Amino acid sequence: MQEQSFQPNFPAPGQPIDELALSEIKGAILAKLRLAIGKDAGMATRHDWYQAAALALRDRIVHRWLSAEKRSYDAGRKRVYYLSLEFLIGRLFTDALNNMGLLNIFEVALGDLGVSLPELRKCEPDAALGNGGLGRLAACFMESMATLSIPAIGYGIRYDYGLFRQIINQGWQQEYPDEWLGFGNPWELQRPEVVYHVHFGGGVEHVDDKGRDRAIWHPAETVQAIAYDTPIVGWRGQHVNALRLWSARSPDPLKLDAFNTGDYVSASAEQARAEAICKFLYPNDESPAGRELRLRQEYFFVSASLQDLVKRHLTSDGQLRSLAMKVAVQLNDTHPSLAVTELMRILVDLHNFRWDEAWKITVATLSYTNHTLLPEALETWPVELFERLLPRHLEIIYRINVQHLALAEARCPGDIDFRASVSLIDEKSGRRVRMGQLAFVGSHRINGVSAMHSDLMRETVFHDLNHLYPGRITNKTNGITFRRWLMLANPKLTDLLREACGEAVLDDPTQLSLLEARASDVAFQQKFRAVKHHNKMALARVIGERLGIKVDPNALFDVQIKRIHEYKRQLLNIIETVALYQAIKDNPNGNWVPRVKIFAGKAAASYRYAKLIIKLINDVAEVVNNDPAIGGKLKVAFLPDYNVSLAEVIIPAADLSEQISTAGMEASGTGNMKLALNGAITIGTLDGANIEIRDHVGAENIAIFGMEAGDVMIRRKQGLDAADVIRRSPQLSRAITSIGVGEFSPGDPGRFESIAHALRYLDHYMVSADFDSYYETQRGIDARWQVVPAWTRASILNVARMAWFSSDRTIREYAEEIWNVPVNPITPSFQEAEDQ
Ligand code: NBG
Repeated sequence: MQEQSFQPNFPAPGQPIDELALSEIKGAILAKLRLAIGKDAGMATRHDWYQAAALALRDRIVHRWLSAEKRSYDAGRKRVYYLSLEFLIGRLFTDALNNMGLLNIFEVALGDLGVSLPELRKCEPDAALGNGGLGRLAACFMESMATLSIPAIGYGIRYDYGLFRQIINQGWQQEYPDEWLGFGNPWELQRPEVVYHVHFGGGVEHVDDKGRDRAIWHPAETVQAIAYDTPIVGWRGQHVNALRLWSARSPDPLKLDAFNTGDYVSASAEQARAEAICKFLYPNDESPAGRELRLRQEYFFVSASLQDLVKRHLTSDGQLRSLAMKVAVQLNDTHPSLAVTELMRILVDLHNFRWDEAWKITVATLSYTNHTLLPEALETWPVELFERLLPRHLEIIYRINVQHLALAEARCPGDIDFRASVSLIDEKSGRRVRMGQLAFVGSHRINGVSAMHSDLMRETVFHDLNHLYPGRITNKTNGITFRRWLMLANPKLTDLLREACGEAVLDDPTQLSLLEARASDVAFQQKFRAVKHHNKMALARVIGERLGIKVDPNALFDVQIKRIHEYKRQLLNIIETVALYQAIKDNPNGNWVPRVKIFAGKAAASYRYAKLIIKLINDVAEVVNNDPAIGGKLKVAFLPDYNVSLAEVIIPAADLSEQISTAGMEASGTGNMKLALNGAITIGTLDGANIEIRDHVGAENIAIFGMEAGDVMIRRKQGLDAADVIRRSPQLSRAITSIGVGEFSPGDPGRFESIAHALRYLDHYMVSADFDSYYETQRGIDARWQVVPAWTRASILNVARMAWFSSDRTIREYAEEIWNVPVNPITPSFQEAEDQ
């Protein structure tokens, strides 16, 4: 893959390299190579050099980490614990170098040693411990918490295998294991001494203790959780936090009796059962066995994390009464909801608290972020499974529910429907525990991730709970870390911004507004376009290398990169592609804007329809890319194995950002922010954070189309047959017909019949209903693209006005309004002294 060359982001340009520091770093790298890797420079592979450089860097980070820890501890500062089953980190090497201010000096040092930093960078596998937006948000938040000097720990699972590797074979997605730990991981520090026992199953004994609700759990099974810490360094290296990931093992790893009789399989059966917990990032929960494993994962990481934080709190405070004053626990989605019951169990069963006091502490300590309104993503678990795996937790849930339903009864006397709707137990579809309700009831704040999403939470899924606990729901619009998504991904643009807005822009993104004055400046526009062109050349090379498709960097790069899902409507995009292709074919000499439609994203392994959409994109690509009749005016490229590193190449090269979800269905989006920050114009619906992006960049600098969330609800109620809209739209009708009869799949003409059928008769996601509006808006984009200064101006204004979408802003809001922890400003005066 073509990588950008790395330039110093600081110190300021032109500043000479400190020779002493340079030789120290060279020495450190060589020492690691010999002593930690056990190789001479002559024998070392590129990967050895990467490991050595990473370890030399890690040493420098660890010094800061230890002093940051000591400072927070001595000051008795409140800590944030971010519980998330997903952290989609990507690569750490250049991220950490950049934040430590060492990018330039390491590049020179490595160069002197005969190795290239951009080459070494490619040796690092992506840490893909997440599926998509939710996991990447957690990674951006970790970086921003460190940047803002908030003492924090991210807790999650150290999966042996991350998100699957996607291979496209004959147009179809295939999944392969992601062996990200195959060559070791230089960032993590194993903590063999940090081990907790996590229990499952068994029975509960009730203790008569004068109404304290205490019980003793006699579990049937025990698993050990071992900590691995990865330091996360903030911007300018002022603060370092840990990402603590748990690995599972059996306390009894090998049954010697069985082993000695030659029964090797049962000798390590317990170990295999324990290790299954951290084997891999959860795919889809379809089989019952898979479901049980998922619940085990959830409890495993919640229990280990809470034991760890309680222990830390007891060490510094000596008692748990003050927990909420010193600890804020953020639940990232419903996956860690068991924290509500586990904290209650720790307080009541293990530390003898009265129920009511324990409940106050729990609610004051916890808060919960909701990331989706899709009903299938709001977890529920069969009561029977809970009873078998977590009998004491089920009792606690029942006990919480009694109190909670009494409150509901007091609020709406006699209203059975209201009680059924807020209950922690769903009685309708076989008795099930509702994790969203549990997290809501056990948290003092519940937040959505964009203004619209938070409003819809109040109006829909949590309508009744909001009535019962008014004021708990709050909004925290997502953000992205500019260090990774601007400075590292787009060094050329960063340099231009430093030139135009001053060095302060690196610390304070609001300085980006200084670009406004330059938006129409001809010379500046030229420089700005040169940067985009450079990035497009790099992407064009990647497309050529990986797909063998030749694309023209002067064409409009139209980008849709995200998980493949019906509500995200890649289908709308590819049908528009088909319609455009047909229009070009009808009139090959028309004034067409050359376009490259770029797609990337993974479909869940069991999501057959989404996988069929991938196949359709690739089948359309095959026909369009090889049709000489359209003279190369349109190209389609599906880049396989989308991950953070690929995003870092695509985003800086995008001209047009596709954010076209069915209105009301995308909670926020964060890719939309990354693309706009890098100067892409958004074509999008009024959904999620698109609305706030429009409010910031200005309605004239974004292309909004389609139905609004309210229209969607009304149309769904009216019935979904799309025959009427298709009849009125000859282009849509023709595109659907050609897909349905197999024009793009001549070898298997019936392949896409189901898609054509769904578009005609179901259209749950309003693809047909929104088509005309989308098509017209795309032609408006064509017209705007041809007026180069106006397009460039809009693109510059997007960059200038995106500062608010920094995850530093988001984290500051969480800190002030949910966690109640102080935030330190970012100060460019950066102390090296602590390294000593
Ligand atoms: C996703 C939403 C996105 C949102 C991210 C981060 C899940 C369950 N939800 O719209 O779909 O940007 O969360 O909040 O991954």
